[in-house]
Amino acid sequence: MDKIKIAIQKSGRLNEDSIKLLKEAGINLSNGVNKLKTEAANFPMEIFFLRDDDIPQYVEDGVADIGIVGENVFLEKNKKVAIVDHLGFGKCRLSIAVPKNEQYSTIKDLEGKRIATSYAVILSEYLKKHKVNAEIHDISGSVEIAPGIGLADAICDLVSSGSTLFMNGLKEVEVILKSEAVLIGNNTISEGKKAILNKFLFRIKAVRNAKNNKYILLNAPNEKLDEICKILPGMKSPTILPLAEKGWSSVHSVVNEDDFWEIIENLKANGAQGILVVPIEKMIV
Ligand code: PRT
Ligand code: ZN
Repeated sequence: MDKIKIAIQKSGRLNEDSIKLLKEAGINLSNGVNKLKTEAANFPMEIFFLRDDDIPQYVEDGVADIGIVGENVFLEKNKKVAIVDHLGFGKCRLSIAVPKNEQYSTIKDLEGKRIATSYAVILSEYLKKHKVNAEIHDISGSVEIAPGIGLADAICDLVSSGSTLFMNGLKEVEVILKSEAVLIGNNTISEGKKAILNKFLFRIKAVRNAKNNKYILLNAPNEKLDEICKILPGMKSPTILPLAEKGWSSVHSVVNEDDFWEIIENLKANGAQGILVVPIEKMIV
């Protein structure tokens, strides 16, 4: 039987969420995660634990069929692999920052400057696009200290809360890229593996849908049902069940997180009572 091989980060910012994603898709890792490789106990999947920087190459070479990396790593490594899905965690941005007292108004201010980064490929493409000539210093760690020690005039690095920049006396002046974890895949996997991948993607999607939606139950007087049903989108249409108390019904539906509070306020204003909101574990649409 075919097995799909997935590469995830061994340790670091994406490790925990990657394992959680597998768990939520019902995939149990059979033993410890401190090894190079393990197998799923109940799904045709092998899991490799690697440095994130190496994952695109392994997927291109077919050592792994799919992998989880930040979009920043995917773009920087520029390998022959495709993005299969966006995973919604590991969010950050790749930005240019300069010392906070430095005068900065446009990207032209970087002309002739030295910029330290671990993202030379993405940065040089960005500078080229904006017709700026700058000197790129490709360094592998602690990029944020480069201006302080006189190694560079600016940096290009990942930012999430901004506190690293702040602590190093830097200010963010350009956002080059907004990034999140992505599932990348080899373009030439077998039909058997493709079928397994689709099964995996189906499960991921069900979990994601569930997270974005809530199950809602409420009581309403029958004469208000029309209005209430108009407010509730539901998967098809709301379920309506009669209550023991005459003239009243129970209404069940699914609502999206984004419009959640607005819908609740609307429901209350239209006579809904005893509103219960319940998390959904999986949602297959
Ligand atoms: O050992 P390995 O090579 O596998 O890991 P790594 O050290 O290269 O990567 P790791 O674990 O630091 O990050 C993995 C991925 O997480 C990155 O490729 C991004 O896609 C994503 N990610 C999300 C981040 C951040 N947020 C982040 N804040 N990666 C790094 N940072 C660093 C940033 O480089 C800077 O030093 O955190 C600092 C900034 O954070 P704030 O909160 O102070 O702004
Ligand atoms: Zn790395």
